[in-house]
Amino acid sequence: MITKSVIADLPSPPPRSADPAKLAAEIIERLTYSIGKDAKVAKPHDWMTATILVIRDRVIDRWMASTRQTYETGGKRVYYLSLEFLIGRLTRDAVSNLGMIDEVREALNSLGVDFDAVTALEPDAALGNGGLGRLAACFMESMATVDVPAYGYGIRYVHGLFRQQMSDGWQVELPETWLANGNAWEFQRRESAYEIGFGGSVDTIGNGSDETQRCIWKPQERVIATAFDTPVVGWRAKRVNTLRLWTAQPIDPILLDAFNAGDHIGALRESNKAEALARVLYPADQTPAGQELRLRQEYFFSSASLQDILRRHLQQYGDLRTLADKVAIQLNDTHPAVSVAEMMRLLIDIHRMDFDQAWDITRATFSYTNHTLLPEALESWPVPLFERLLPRHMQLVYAINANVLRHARKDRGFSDEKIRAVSMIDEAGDRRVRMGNLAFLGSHSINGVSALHTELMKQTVFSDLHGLYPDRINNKTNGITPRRWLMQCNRGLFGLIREAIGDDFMDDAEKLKALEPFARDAGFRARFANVKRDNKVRLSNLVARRMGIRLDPSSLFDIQIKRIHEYKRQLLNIIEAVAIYDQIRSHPELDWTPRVKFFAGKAAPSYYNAKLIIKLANDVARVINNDPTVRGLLKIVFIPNYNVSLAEVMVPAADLSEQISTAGMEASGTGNMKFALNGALTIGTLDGANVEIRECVGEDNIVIFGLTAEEVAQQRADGYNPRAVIENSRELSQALTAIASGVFSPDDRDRFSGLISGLYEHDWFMVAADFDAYTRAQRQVDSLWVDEEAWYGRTILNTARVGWFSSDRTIRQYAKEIWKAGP
Ligand code: B1N
Repeated sequence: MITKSVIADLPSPPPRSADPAKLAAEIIERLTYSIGKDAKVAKPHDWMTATILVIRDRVIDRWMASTRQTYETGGKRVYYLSLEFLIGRLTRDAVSNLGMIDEVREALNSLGVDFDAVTALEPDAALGNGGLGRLAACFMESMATVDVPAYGYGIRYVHGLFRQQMSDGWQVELPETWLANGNAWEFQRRESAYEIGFGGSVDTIGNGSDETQRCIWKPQERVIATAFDTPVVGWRAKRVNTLRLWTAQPIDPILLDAFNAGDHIGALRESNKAEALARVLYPADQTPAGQELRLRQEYFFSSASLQDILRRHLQQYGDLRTLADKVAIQLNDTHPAVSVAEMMRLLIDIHRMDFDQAWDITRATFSYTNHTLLPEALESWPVPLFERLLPRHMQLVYAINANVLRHARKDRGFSDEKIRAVSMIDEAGDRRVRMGNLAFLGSHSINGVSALHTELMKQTVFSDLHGLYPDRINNKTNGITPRRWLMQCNRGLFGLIREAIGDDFMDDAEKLKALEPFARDAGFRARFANVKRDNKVRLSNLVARRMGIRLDPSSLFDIQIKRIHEYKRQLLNIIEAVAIYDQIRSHPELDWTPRVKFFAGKAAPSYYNAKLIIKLANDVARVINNDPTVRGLLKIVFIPNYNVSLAEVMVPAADLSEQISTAGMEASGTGNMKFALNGALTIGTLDGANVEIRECVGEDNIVIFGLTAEEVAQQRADGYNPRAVIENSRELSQALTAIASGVFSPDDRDRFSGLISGLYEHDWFMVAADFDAYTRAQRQVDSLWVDEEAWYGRTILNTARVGWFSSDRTIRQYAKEIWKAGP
């Protein structure tokens, strides 16, 4: 060991240079001494790893400076707890934010290695399902950018979201193995290890009331959580924050007694059980997994994160009473909501605080973001399961609940009905712990993710809780990072904008406004159109390469990419394709707008209708793409295995962005923002953030159709009759009859009859109700497309006016209004 006095004098290494010659020399050095490969025999992956290691050194300099600065200034730390981080590739993002793209490219060039080829080898980190996980990744980048000291906490899944393969048009799920070639971006921190318990019993000490008793939980099972850290580089590398992901290890890697007795498999039982915790991401988007392993994952990462947070606070400040002044914890949906009970346990049982003080600190520290109103997505756990796995937490939930309900009844005169609504325990049917109510009651701030969603939260799921605590619900409209979603994915447009308006927008996306006058400049419009065309060629090449389908880049590229879900209404889009196909066949001589309709997205493996919709898209595509009468006028393409990297190619190539969810059901959407920023027009309903996008871009620059959220609710209440609606629309009935009768599935004529009869019988998602409005809106798009000059004027205004949807703006609002943190 070295002594303290020596440490003080230890020199820091000099910061690493960005000189291309030095970079090249270091890449060779790493190849040789870190990877142990001679450049002559190095494989592409070795080059990738060596390159990452060299870039990583530059990041580390900034990383240590950021950590040191937070310690020295005593700044408040923000902790973002999320079961999902949908990051994608890290390397280009890091190099770009370091401002070293040209230097690294040149260094690799001098070694005969292509930068784009090397970065394309990096697997996507797909530790998330969709929008919620991608939002967490954008937020991590923006927190570093706007200089908020922040940590993301999650699970280091060995297998991220499954790989989607198509087999005869059906989705097949294959395991994803992003760690197969190692991960040069992460650092294992063996010293950051915590014990996590499950099950067992609770011993009571003392004989006070429920709330004053101290208890000792004696878990029956224990595992160790250890940390892996990944640096997150902000724009211009002003700050580098940490993404800390937990992995699970057994306390005893092998049970020697069992092993020695010849039970070689049984000897590994504990080890397997522990490692199962961090094995795989649940592929459920908006459907609770409902399985014990999921609750174990939630508690595992919550407990490890809170123990780590408390340790760091105690180490620096020595007193947990100041926790809420120095720490803000954001719960990304209810998945980490058990943290509320875990914080209470740690404060009361381990750190010996009294109940009331612990409760005050807990609420002052936590805040919660709600991401969905879908009733089936609201998490709840059966009381017997919760009690068996987390007996002490169950007691604490009861104690907190008793407190809150007493207040509601005594001080606020709540009726029995309202008491039932705000309780953390759902007493109807089997008793369940409601994670939404736990998160709400344990937080001082509860936010929705778009203006409309936040209003609906107040009116629907949380109406009684909102009545009890009217100051808590607030809105933070989602955002996206303009670095990944413009500067990196659309180099052509980025360069063009820079030439036109200079660099200011690179530090403040709202400065894109300066582009507005260029919407009237014919020369600029032509150049904008050229960039769009290049991006469409790039996407067409990808489709040709991967799917063998040839596309015409001068057609209108109409794109719907997102998880496959009935409320998102890919079905509406497909039915419209069938209807227009029918019309083209009847009148091939008319002046049709050539279109390619693109789809991509994954379905939850157990979501039958979503998988059937994928099959339908592929069946319809096969028929249409092979019909010579519509050749050149309509093509349908379902690109398999949608992920962040594919989005980075598709978003810049879109002319039309499909955001057509049933109004009131998409909390925000973030794809909508990416498309608008990259100069696509939106066709969409007044749902989620579409409402605010319309306000920003102006009504003339977006195509809105369909029922409003209020009208949807009204129609449902009035007894909506889809059969009558369908029978009233010739176009719709014909399209539905074609699908239901097997025109697109000659090998199995009944394949889609159930899906279509569902529309006649209930049509919960109002596909029929919105169909005519949707086709009219599409024909409006066709007519806008004809006037090319005006079209590009509109798309330029989209790019110019959506800078507000930068996640930097969102994070500044969180920091100022919820966390009270940051500069
Ligand atoms: O969160 C996104 C929003 O932009 C989307 O509108 C919203 O649908 C999405 C359970 C979810 N809400 N809920 C989930 C994901 C996984 C899971 O296990 C629910 N995802 C959203 C960002 O705010």
